[in-house]
Amino acid sequence: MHRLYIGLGSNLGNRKALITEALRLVDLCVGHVERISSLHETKPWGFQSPHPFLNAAALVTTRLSPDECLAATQRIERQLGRTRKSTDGQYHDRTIDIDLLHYDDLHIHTTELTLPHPLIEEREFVRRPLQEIL
Ligand code: PH2
Ligand code: MG
Ligand code: MG
Repeated sequence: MHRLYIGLGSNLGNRKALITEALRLVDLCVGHVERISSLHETKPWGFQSPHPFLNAAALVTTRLSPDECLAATQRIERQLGRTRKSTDGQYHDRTIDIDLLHYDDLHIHTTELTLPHPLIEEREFVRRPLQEIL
């Protein structure tokens, strides 16, 4: 079993329901959701938007590889109405974002995936919920 920490964020639609539904789908498709942080209301970081975020973090035990976890969480994002990806280096409002933060003690860097997530330390909206469940 592998220990996967994920970060979740939503700033469009029914944010709380979207995060709850994302966690249900993660439990179904990725692995058992062992711990969930509280929900943190946060200001958009790195871009301008009138829509505040709800952020959370969770610990999942999984048999999937990191790449399989990424594919599964991206599928869940699409299922919950995520359309744009920030490929242009700009952030956008989103119904749901699921980021892989830590996978065991693994360090990897590919074009698709970097673990641990490279921006954890800069982002209080990731660090604070993560701290609650470490
Ligand atoms: N996600 C981003 C960019 N900015 N700001 C907040 N408050 N919460 C987020 O989840 C968030 C963000 C990129 O994924
Ligand atoms: Mg993100
Ligand atoms: Mg993301």
